[in-house]
Amino acid sequence: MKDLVFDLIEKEKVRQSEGLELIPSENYVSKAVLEAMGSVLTNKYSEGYPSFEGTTDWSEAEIAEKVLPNHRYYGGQINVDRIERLAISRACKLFNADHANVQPHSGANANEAVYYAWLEPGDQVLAMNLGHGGHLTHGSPVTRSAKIYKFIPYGTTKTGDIDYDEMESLALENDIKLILVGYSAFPKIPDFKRVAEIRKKAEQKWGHEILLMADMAHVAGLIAAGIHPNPLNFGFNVMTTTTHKTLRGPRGGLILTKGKVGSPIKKIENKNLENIPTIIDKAVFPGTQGGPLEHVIAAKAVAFGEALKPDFKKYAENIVKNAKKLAEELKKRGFVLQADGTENHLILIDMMKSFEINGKFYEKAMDRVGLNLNANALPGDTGGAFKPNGVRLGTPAITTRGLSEKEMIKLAEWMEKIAKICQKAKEEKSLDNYSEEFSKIKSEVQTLALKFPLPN
Ligand code: DSN
Repeated sequence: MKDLVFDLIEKEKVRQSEGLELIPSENYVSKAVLEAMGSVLTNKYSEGYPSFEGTTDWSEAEIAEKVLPNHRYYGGQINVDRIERLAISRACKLFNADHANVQPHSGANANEAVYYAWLEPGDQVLAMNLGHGGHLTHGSPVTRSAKIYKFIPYGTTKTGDIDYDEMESLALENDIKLILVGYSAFPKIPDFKRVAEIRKKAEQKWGHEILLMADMAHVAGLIAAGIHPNPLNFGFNVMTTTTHKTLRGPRGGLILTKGKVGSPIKKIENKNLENIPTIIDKAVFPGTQGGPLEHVIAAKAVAFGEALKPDFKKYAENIVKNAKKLAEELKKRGFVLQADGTENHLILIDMMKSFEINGKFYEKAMDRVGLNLNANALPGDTGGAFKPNGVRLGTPAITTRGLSEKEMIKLAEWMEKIAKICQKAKEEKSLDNYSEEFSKIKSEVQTLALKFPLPN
């Protein structure tokens, strides 16, 4: 008998096909990415690294053929070495990096490895406040790293931009070792140049090097496509990202670095910013991870290859075009947006200010019609993490399916109707009496969704 798991996978396929994914951190991968991920590479152990010789200079044909030494702890590495080198080489090209570590299992692991590489216990880090759009791994007290290092949060201004003045004051008041620019709920483009200037002033004040790190998990695909500034071009030493959001690869992490690439098995003489690529390699393995997931690394390589093709640029442009159109249509219908709109793929709505309902209630109502987004706290949110006033949505996944500006109008109309149902249902604290209205919208959503099949 077929395992029940496959039955549930089939059901998930139907759910994904018949609904529209608006969670800004999700996407639909290509068949090729899926195939690489579900391959025999999952059978292989390959702790360690391939040698990095030639990874950024040779053609792909050369990389795929050359037999090179490696720094692995298992035999049988001939193919995985070449695949991992291809992934590294493609990642470096996409992001103008000197080196890439493609082994982190997730964005959280990537961030942990960077902290472990550069910081000593008790060192201080400037990072964005979680409540203002930062990420859990940027110093939330519930994380392991927050128990080891001291995170000092900076916030956003009333107009929704990063408060660079606050960042500068904090950098000059506290002897920090790392400045982190990164977020999972921020609809604007950071001023990387300003942050690099702040780093310089802080280095002069404290008399030591300060690592500039960007966690670009949300916008990595936009950076790869060249339609969003790349922090590595502004003096940042490290950029971490997940590979599954706008970058449209498998679920996983990636660390890109600027600096000198050395051997991951030799002792590092100087712990300085120049050597950060190798310090980080050691921090990923053996510092914080064991065996790499070579099937996922292969899928990352395939996704990076797709992102290097010219049509990926068009895709990224369309993500932003759709997000801007959707934001505009929502505003017309009374939705109050954080930062009054978006400059990237992501939209944050204050549902309390817009319709006097909380974000969780709205998320549940949207779920009923097959439109998935997530409740998300906004700066100064009084609802807390479980019942915040905000919601977060975005356009990477629906743009992959081919939806365009025309469909953004339809989407905004549905979202307004659902918000109005929630307003009526609020007193009852239940959506159950509105099943008929939901099922009408659900069937419209389904009809549209099925016109835009999943790519995989
Ligand atoms: N959980 C991711 C997101 O949804 O943005 C961040 O790690």
